[in-house]
Amino acid sequence: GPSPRAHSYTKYNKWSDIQAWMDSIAASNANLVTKQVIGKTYEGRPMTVLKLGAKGSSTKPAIFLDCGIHAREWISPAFCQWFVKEAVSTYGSDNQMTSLLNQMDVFVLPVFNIDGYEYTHTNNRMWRKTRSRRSGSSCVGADPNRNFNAGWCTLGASSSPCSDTFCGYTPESEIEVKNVADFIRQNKQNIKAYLTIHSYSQLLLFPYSYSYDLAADHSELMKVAQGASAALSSLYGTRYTSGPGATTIYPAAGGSDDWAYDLGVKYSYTFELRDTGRYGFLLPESQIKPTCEETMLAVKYIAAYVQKN
Ligand code: ING
Ligand code: ZN
Repeated sequence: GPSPRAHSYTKYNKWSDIQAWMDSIAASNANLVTKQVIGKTYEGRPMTVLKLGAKGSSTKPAIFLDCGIHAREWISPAFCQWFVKEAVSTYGSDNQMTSLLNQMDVFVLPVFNIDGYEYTHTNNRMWRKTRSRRSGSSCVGADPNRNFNAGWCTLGASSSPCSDTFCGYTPESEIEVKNVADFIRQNKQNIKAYLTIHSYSQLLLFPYSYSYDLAADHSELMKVAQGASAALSSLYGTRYTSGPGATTIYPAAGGSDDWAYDLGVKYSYTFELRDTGRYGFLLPESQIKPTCEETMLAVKYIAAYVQKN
């Protein structure tokens, strides 16, 4: 077969390279990384979660981190890959990472919407949705971040199958959404935080997006978001705004963070990474490294907070 090539963390990798990388990083870090397939996509690709954490006897509290809900937001899967690399390369030397992975597990889903992500590499760079089809409509896909069962399709979502924010035919109609929701439901006793990575706009959002009501934990969620944003900004001065989705970006029902929060996962956050619109979804590869480095500080801030609470 082909000779092994080093994985690049500073390029936008295709799905086949990400898949090969997951096999390889799990195999070479067996003490820390376990691969688990949580289901298949509409087109049959395996949705693979990497469980990061020191192996012990008892089940540990956990954080769930997903990337690539939207196909064209390429910086997002790049961040999940970066996070896994940092976890395995700094475990044992970085005090915070060591303590985190000793006490907690982090479930990382590097690409949520794999079919859409592949489509952005082969056909249409600006594709956002899944790639599911239904007889009776020539339009393809639904917006996975409108398809969760949280105020489903009531606000900031479309019931038109051709829309980029189509909420789907029913909640969890998209198999990728159902697979993730099932996994989180099965592990909800352990999952203390839900983090989902999007781009762009430089925002740190928390519930609610489906309603203008403030979350019961609004003050604490805001305090943690502001701490995380300050940590992020400390590296390169990148400015982030924190707040509830509905008033900070726009009202939108059916999002994953609102759904996880209402299920009982208190620390539920949506990141909108760089930039603020100059390049938008087409963020140059030269910005992968600084974006991931600064975002690590925010994610580690939230993780440390969750760990001690
Ligand atoms: N933004 C998100 C979107 O799905 C969002 C904003 C966050 C909506 C949380 C609902 C809940 O539209 C991007 N860039 O995808
Ligand atoms: Zn998005």
